[in-house]
Order: sequence, then structure tokens, then C-alpha cells
Amino acid sequence: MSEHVVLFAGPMGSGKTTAIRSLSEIDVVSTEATNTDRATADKETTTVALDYGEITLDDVTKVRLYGVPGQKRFDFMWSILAGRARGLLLLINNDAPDSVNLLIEYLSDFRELHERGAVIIGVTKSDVASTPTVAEYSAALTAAVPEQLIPVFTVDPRNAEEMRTLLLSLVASVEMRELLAPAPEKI
Ligand SMILES: Nc1nc2c(ncn2[C@@H]2O[C@H](COP(=O)(O)OP(=O)(O)OP(=O)(O)O)[C@@H](O)[C@H]2O)c(=O)[nH]1
Ligand SMILES: [Mg+2]
Repeated sequence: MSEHVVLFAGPMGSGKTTAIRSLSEIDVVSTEATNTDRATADKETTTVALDYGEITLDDVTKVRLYGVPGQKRFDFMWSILAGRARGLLLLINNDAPDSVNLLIEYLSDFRELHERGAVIIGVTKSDVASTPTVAEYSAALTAAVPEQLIPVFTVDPRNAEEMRTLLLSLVASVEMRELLAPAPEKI
């Protein structure tokens, strides 16, 4: 059985915890605390350390799913967990103010991971805000990271099938990268 570690990152309220709960086949380990920043995300709780779940794809591929807090005051967890991952699933909620630039900002915070591994973008809450479009995000990504083609999809983290499709695509990209440039421990 092969095994992968992927990281779910993105702003507060973009749906990281929801996505991991939709996908995981084990009880998710969560670290939720009362949300005191209701202006940024109007929800009861926020992640303060991590989420952890697991899923088996095609009976032979185990994927460890780690979610980080969206709030930057907990960003010490970002580098701790990013170091273990080979794939980055970056969620951006379409209803966030200036969401295109916010996405670029979060992507640059995980530069080391997306340069070393694979990355995919999931645009959430497009039922709440219909713009920006996927094309607008793609144009900004091409301008910010011209050397890498970063796929962008709309996704609803509450929908397990949609999340699974996105995850399969990311894992395929991770496996492709590993074939081309194996991690040192696998050489
Ligand atoms: N309408 C709608 N609601 C969504 C969508 N995606 C997520 N949500 C809701 O938005 C909220 C997202 O909350 P979380 O999953 O806790 O977000 P998070 O990214 O883990 O946030 P932090 O841990 O605070 O950084 C939940 O209430 C979801 O049900 C979507 O595509 N559409
Ligand atoms: Mg969370």
C-alpha cells in the first residue's frame, strides 16, 4: 500500500475542517475552539492546531489528511505540518474580501511545499458569491507563479464526492512528481 500526506490550507472559513470531515473514513481528530473572529468567518468554532483524517483510495493508496488553522496567529503549525506533506490542497472561499489576492498570499506562505510537491486550488462558497471566476484566479496564479501550472476547481467541501475528485487529482499529481523526482528517503 502506498501512502501520501496532504495538507489542507487556506483562509479562515474556507472549509478545511469541513472538507476533511467529508473525506475521512476515521473519526477526525479536531482542535476546535470558540471563534472570537466572527467578522472574518461567521461560525461557532475555529481550528487552533490541526485536523487529522485518513482515507483509502482505490484500496491501495492511503492518504493522511492534515488541516491547518486559517488564522495567521497559529501559523507556527503551518510549517510543522507542511514539512510532512507532499501535496497542498489550498481552499479559498469566494466570499472573502479580495479573495484573489488572499489566495496568492496564502500560496506564498506555503511556497516551500508547492515548489517541492503538488498543489491544487479549490474555490469554495461559489454558491454564496459567484465571482471571482475560476479564470480570474487562474490568471492571477499564472502571473504570480509563471513556472508552475496550478489547477483551479470550484468545490463544495460539504460534498464528499466533489472533495474526493479533487483529492484524486492532487494525489495523481503527487505520484507523478514522485516518479519524476523521488523523495530522498525513497531513492
Ligand atoms: N454555502 C456554503 N457553505 C460552505 C461551503 N464550504 C464550507 N461551507 C461552510 O462554511 C463553514 C466552513 O467552516 P470550517 O470548515 O470550519 O472552515 P475552516 O477552513 O476549517 O476554518 P478555520 O479552521 O477557522 O480556519 C462551515 O460552516 C461549512 O458548512 C460552500 O461551498 N458553500
Ligand atoms: Mg478548521
